Amino acid sequence: MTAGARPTATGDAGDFLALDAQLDDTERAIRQTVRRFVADRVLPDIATWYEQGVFPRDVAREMGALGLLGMHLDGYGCAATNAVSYGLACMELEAGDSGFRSFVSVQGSLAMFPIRTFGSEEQRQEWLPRMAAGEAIGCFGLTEPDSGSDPGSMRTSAKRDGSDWVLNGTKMWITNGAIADVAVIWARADEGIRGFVVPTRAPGFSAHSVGAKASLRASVTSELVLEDVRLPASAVLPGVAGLRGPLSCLNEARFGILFGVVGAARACYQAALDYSVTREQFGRPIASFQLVQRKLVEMMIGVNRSALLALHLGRLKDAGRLTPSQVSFGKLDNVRQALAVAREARNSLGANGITLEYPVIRHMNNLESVYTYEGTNEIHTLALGQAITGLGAFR
Ligand code: TGC
Ligand code: FAD
Repeated sequence: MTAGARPTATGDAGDFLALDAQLDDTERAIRQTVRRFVADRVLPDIATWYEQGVFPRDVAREMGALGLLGMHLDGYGCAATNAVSYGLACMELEAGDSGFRSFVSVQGSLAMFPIRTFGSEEQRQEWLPRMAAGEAIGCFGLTEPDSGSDPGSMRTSAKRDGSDWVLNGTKMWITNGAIADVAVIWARADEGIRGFVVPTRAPGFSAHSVGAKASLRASVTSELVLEDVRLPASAVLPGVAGLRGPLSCLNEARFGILFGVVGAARACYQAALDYSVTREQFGRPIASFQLVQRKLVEMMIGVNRSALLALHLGRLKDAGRLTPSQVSFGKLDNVRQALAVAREARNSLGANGITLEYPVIRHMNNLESVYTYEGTNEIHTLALGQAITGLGAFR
C-alpha cells in the first residue's frame, strides 16, 4: 500500500491461505456453480424465509436439477462426485443458510446413503432416482424424545407379525419430517436395531412440525409418530443390523457439516470485515482500531484454519482413510470455531448485528442447532477422549 493511501480490505478474505490452489478444476467448477446458485436463489429471500419460518420446497427441486442431492453417491441418478466436491457444495450452501445445507445433508447422507449402502435393489430403484432429482424428499428418524445423545436407548419398536413388520414409537427433532415422502426409521427389533424404509403415506404414520424455533427457521423440524405402522418384509434395510447402521450414516452427514460450517463462518467474517471498514466512530473506520483488528484477525484465522482442516479431512476421505474419530475432530472443532466467529461478528456489527438485514445473527442462531445435532460438542469430546485413551466415558 502506498504511504498515506486510504486502507481497503483486499484479497479473498475467506481464502487467506490460498487453499483454492489445492483444488482441481472440477472441484472449483462445482463450488462456483453452488456459489452462484446460493447468490441467485437463496440470498435474495433467505431473511424472509427465516423470519416466516419457511423452507421453500421448489428450491429443493432446483438443488436436485443441479445434482446436489446424494451427490457423492454413485448410480441411480446420483452425481458420483468426490468427497471434497460434496464438502465444497455444503460449504457454499451453508454460506447461504444452514437450513439448505441441512436439507442436503439429510437427503443425501442420512436418507439416500443408507438406502444406497444397506438397501435392497428394489428399495434403491424405488427411491434413489426420485430423491436425487428432488422429486421425493427423505428424512432420518433416529432421535426420540427421551433418547438423543444415547440412541442405543431408543424405544421405537419393530415387531414381526407373520411376514410383516409393525412399528410403534415417536421420533423427535426430525429434519424434513413433515415434508418427507420417505422416512428411514431406526427401531428396536428382537434381534437388535434395524432400519426401515417407511413411505410417509403409510397408515399410522404422522408428522408434526416443531413450532417456535429460534434457530434453523428456514428448515423443517418435526416430530414423527408411528402408531401400528404395518410394513411388508421388504421394508427392512437388509444390509445392516445394530447401532452401526445409523452411526455409519452420521459419519457421512458429519463430514458435510465440518465443511458446511466453514461457509457460515466465512459469511459472518466477511460481513464483519465489510462493516468494520465502512462504519465510522470517533472520526475513523472502526477497522482502524487495534481491538477491532484483533477481532477480525481472530475471525480470519478461525475461518481459514477450519477450511484447511476440512480440506485435509476431505482428501483423507477421498483416499478411503478417514476414520470416525477424525470426523469427530472436524465436527467438534469446526462447529465450535464457526460459532465463535459468528458471535464475534455479531458483536462487531453493534446494534445492526441483531437484525436480519445482515446475515450474522441468522447464522449465529443456526449454528446453535449445528452445535447440538449430529453429536453434541460433549459427545464428540468423549469420542475423541475414547480414541486417545482407549477408555469410554459415555456412561
Ligand atoms: P458403541 O457401543 O460405541 O457402538 C455401537 C456400534 O456402532 C459402531 N460405531 C460406529 N460405526 C460407524 N460409525 C461410527 N461413528 C460409530 N461409532 C460406533 C460400533 O463399532 C458398534 O458396532 P458393533 O458392530 O460392534 O455393534 O455405541 P454407544 O451406544 O456407546 O454410543 C456411542 C455414541 C455415544 C458415540 C453414539 O451413540 C453417538 O454418536 N451419539 C450421538 C447421537 C447423534 O449424533 N445423533 C444424531 C441424530 S441425526 C441428526 O442429528 C441429524 S441433524 C440433520 C441435519 O439437519 O443436518
Ligand atoms: P441430550 O442428549 O439430552 O443432551 C443434553 C445435554 O447433555 C447436551 O449438552 C449433551 O452434550 C449433554 N450430555 C448428554 N450425554 C452426556 C454425557 N454422557 N456426558 C456429558 N454430557 C452429556 N435427530 C434425528 O434423528 N434426525 C434429524 O433429522 C435431526 N434433526 C435435528 C434438527 C435440529 C434443528 C435439531 C436441534 C436436532 C435434530 N436432531 C435430529 C436431534 C439431534 O441429533 C439431538 O438433538 C442430539 O443428538 C442431542 O440429543 P438431545 O437433544 O436429546 O440432547
